[in-house]
Amino acid sequence: MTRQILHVDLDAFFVSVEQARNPALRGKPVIVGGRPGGRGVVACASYEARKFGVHAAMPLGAAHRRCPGAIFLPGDFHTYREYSSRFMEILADFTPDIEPGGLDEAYLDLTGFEPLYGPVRETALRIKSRIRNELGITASIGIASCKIVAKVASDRSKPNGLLEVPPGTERGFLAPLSVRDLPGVGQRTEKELKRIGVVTIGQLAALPPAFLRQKFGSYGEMLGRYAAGMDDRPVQAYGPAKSIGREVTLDEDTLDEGSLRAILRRLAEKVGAELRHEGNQARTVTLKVRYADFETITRSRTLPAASDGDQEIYDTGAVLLEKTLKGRRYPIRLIGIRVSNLGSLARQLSLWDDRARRTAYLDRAIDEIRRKYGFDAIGTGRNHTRE
Ligand code: TTP
Ligand code: MG
Repeated sequence: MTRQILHVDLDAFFVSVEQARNPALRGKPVIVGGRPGGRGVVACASYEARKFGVHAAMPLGAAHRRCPGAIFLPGDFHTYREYSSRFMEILADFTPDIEPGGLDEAYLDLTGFEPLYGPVRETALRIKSRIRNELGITASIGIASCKIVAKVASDRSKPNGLLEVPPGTERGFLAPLSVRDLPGVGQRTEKELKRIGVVTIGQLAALPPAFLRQKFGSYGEMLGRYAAGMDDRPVQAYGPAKSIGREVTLDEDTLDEGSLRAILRRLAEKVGAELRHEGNQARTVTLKVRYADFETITRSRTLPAASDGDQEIYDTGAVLLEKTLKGRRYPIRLIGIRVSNLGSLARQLSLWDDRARRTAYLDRAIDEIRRKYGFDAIGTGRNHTRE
């Protein structure tokens, strides 16, 4: 049976929230991320500011040079989170089959709903107008037979768009687009594909799977299937987190143990912060490494007792990293850490050990500062990297 998948994504989310609560900001170049003199980066730019070439992740100074007339705002995550849950609640009025992909986006599976709801396109329009009426912000929606195509469709329709890709036309819809428009293809994969003359998604789809596998591993094979509009991943309704992880593709492939450890430290702190935010503890830590030739490995270790401490997560990851580096010596392009085996068991007795208690308090104090001022507001002296 052909599925009917929607991808709903709010337009310029952080900025839209600011404009919704202060209409004087509407229609203006607005940038959320901090003051232009600050060291931070753009989190979100309004479409008016994007016309000047401002985009997410650009240093604030550069954004100011491109768009000196822009209004810079520090950002208010608490409010964004609140809007995000109201957004998810609206979606939940339509189906329980919702998979959030972040604060401002989600997949919905509406297969089989037409007899009851009418044409899926009209349901999408109803979703858009409820979001506009109740939150005061616009959403873009892609409709397709699978997740990857629905997502690309919502991206292409932005802002305030609606784009339906009829069954059977997925491949033709994707073919002329740049490989960069395919989720999963980052700057570096784009470069490597370009080197072999592959610029469009159509060209990527035409490569033999065996070739993609040999060049990029199973990840490449998956990209090839996506490029052909084939994606059988189900929409996985939101449930309690089964694992929490962070990973980063490095600017340059490296074998330098010092930098890898520093990056791992930072990733471990992010994972720890999220664990504590959810009130969870983890029993298992997994390190993931992808080499420059795309071979990807994972190594896991189970902790003696469940933990939510940055230090313990990092230490475990560092041991796994050391083992990995003793194995294959080949430049690394991606590193990640994940915790699983989660449970919110009563806090462990070991907490009453003084050292453990001190670091538990320290972790929480840092979480609090970061919640108020953003993740980069405070370093621990234990890491000096940014991803
Ligand atoms: P996106 O949905 O990627 O972007 P957007 O909603 O700002 O714009 P649009 O969807 O219309 O293209 O991200 C959602 C929010 O996540 C965004 O408003 C701010 C935040 N974000 C960051 O903080 N840093 C980033 O680098 C990106 C891409 C997003
Ligand atoms: Mg968005």
